[in-house]
Amino acid sequence: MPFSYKNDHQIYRSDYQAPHFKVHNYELTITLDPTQTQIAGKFELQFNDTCQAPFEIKLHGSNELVLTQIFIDEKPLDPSEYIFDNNHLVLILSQKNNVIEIINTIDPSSNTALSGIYLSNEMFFSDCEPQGFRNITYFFDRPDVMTNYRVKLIADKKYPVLLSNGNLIEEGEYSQTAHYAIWEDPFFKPTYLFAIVAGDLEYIEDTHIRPDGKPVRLRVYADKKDIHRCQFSLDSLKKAMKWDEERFNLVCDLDYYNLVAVDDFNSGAMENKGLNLFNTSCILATPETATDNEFNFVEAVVGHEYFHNWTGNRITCQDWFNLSLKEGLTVFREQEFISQEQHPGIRRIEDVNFLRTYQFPYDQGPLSHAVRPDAVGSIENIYTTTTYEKGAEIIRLYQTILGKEGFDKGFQRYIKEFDGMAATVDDFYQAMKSENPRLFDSFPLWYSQRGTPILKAATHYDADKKELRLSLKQSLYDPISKALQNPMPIPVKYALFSQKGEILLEETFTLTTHEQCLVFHNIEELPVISLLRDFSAPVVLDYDYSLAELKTLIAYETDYFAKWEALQNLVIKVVFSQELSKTQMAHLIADAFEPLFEFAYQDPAFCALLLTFADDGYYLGLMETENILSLRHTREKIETHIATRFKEEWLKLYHDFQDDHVDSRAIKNIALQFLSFLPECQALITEQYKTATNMTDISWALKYAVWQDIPQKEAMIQDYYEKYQDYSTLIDRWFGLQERNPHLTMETLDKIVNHPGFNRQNPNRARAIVGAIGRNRYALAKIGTPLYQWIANEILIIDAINSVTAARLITPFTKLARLPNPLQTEVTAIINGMMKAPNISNNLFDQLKRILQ
Ligand code: 0A1
Ligand code: ZN
Repeated sequence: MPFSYKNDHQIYRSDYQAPHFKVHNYELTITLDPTQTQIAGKFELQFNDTCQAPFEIKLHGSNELVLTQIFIDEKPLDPSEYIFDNNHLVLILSQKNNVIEIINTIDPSSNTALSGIYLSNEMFFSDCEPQGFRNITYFFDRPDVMTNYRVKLIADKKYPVLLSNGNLIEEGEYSQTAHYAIWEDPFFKPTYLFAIVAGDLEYIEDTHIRPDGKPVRLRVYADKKDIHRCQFSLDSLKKAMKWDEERFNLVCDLDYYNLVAVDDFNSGAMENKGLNLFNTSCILATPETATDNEFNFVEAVVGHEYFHNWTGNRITCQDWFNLSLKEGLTVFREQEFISQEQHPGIRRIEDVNFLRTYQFPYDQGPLSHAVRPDAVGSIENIYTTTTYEKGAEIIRLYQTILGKEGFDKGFQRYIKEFDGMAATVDDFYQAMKSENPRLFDSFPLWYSQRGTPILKAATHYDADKKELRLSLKQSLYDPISKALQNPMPIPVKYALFSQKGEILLEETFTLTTHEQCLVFHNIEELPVISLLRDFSAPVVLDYDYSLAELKTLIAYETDYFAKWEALQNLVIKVVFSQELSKTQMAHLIADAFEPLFEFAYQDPAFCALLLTFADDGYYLGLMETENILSLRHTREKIETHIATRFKEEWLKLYHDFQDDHVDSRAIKNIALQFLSFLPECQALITEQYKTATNMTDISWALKYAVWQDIPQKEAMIQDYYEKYQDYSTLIDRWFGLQERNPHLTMETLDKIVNHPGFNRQNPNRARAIVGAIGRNRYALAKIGTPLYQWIANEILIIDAINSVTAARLITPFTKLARLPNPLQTEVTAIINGMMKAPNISNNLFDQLKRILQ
């Protein structure tokens, strides 16, 4: 790589040094003003006994801060008494105990990065994870420095609601035009959990009664126009509180618990102590405006943020390399909550599907990193599906290996031992190990080795000896260095079925070496094996099931995941076979679908999932060289055949499941999806769009109209826009239709850019447009270089506004190594061009550099 690029910098885990001081009683007085907000922060600093004078501290800051004055023990410092070193404020102190006061100003109106304090719809919000506090004032902006906060907010009365973390202590008039509120958070916390909100918001409220009878006041705040869409999230919060008490014995520790909806937000939501902030896309839900999937999502995100109160807030991370300590664990807790609240099998399947469609390719690609990495170019870039979803799978591995009881014991020990502290994934492992001495010593390798292990399985049945041999072999090659890695403990849940479908045995075996063979005796006839039930480990299973075996499993498996997986495997086996014609493929898959029409009446929601083909991305990942055009061609053949052959069955399902129930909508809309392939049935799409009273039905009808390019498409698109133009999240969905628009052209892109709703400042809109276009694999393959160039230009423009959002839009470029030539060479040149952009951010540069390495 040429050396004309900006300076490369890496942060290493091994550089970690524990703080040599303690901080107490952080008092913040924040006088809010859109362009000149004043921050006055005062704290007690006490150096450890082992320190010697002179004592040096480095406070994090940023270009956003304008320093007014510093006081040490009430004595103003002369500018000659402090120095700035690369955005750090360095103070040399002579005493072990000090009271430090710093006053500075910031300009929230110019904060387009949305990190620190910023404006959204003329209200004040904050977002500090991971390192946003340094955009507010000079302080120790690292997760292992924790203190208690008392925050006084002063603002004009046109911002009637003033919120911060913890409990409200006092509020009142400050002047004729201004008022104030004081919030105190009794729990020690790091800066990234600090938050404020100020604005003209409305709220709804409820109460949660804790097991000891004490109430917690719950509120959801939102803009006046959105407040009627908040009841579902308030109910979800109550459910999450109850669930955490029942499942893990964890009780809410604050008297006030507030959720706030905000339009402009970098992530989905944020777990600030007692003041969770939510992207409006993750909190607002009514049947008229949100699909059933979005309802499920809201419930999950509200649960997730609440569960952080213990896993993240009471016990935080020592450093950001250990981010998965809180994120993997909290995603796992969220998954367990949802599996109990919703269908017991569906969430697991959706999670596995997500993991394999996004995390697996990511972990095999150029951005692959260990769940706990040793070095990173930018902290913001650790917020990946590896940290979150693979991290959650690792927590699940503990539970699978140790059983629920062993896991719960280890978890309770972790909570008890580390409450109030900043911990690491090793600490979590140690807590588990202390309660479960049999836990494998090799377990932590799951945190340190990147890549997805391959589990190769083979069986041999000896009819004379009535013996079945199962050999299991694991291998993991580092995706970047290609070196063979150490074997990790891989729990394999399996079952043996008779040919008639009876379960002969169900067990779990944990493979800890590279290779091992299991022998089963007294097996009277050739059995059918089902491996990796419940997706018991995040691995790629390589086992050659026969079509007959897969059919047995589709019919008789009792494990939701394994039943679904058998059908997936059948589709893959057929679609990727070298011998079959497309017609034969279609017939074989249709045969497998046939019995499911009956099953739909037993479990419609699960059946809908069985009848759903995986995303293109999943199949593309399985191809040696990605060929979306041929994949689409094959898919269309198969889908049209299934639509035609079962036309009557689809129509029956469509009409039988017209009642107002989430499960019915799921199966009805799958039926409509297949019917949409048949021109004579396409009137059902427009009919459903016109008569639907809920967003699920409207949204599916609109999608099918676009995917099938039906004549009424344009009128529907126009109608939707007119109806919902005031609902930003609904318009995001409208823009997002481009994700699977097979007719996307460079001219369409011009129209989008010139549309009044095109807005790069709002992360949701940027993602809805640029992200969706980047996921349109068909258009990327068909248009090629000009589309990649368009995406690159957009990313660079967005980078100057908000680098966190920009860096998350680069997914299409991560597939570089899999692109055919000359496209690969041309896209490499585009990436090189982006890296030379004069003001490229660290976040974006770091990602692009890794793609080219
Ligand atoms: N901790 C939040 C989400 C979050 C993600 C990324 C961030 O900055 C790059 C900040 C917050 C959660 O897990 O809900
Ligand atoms: Zn989280």
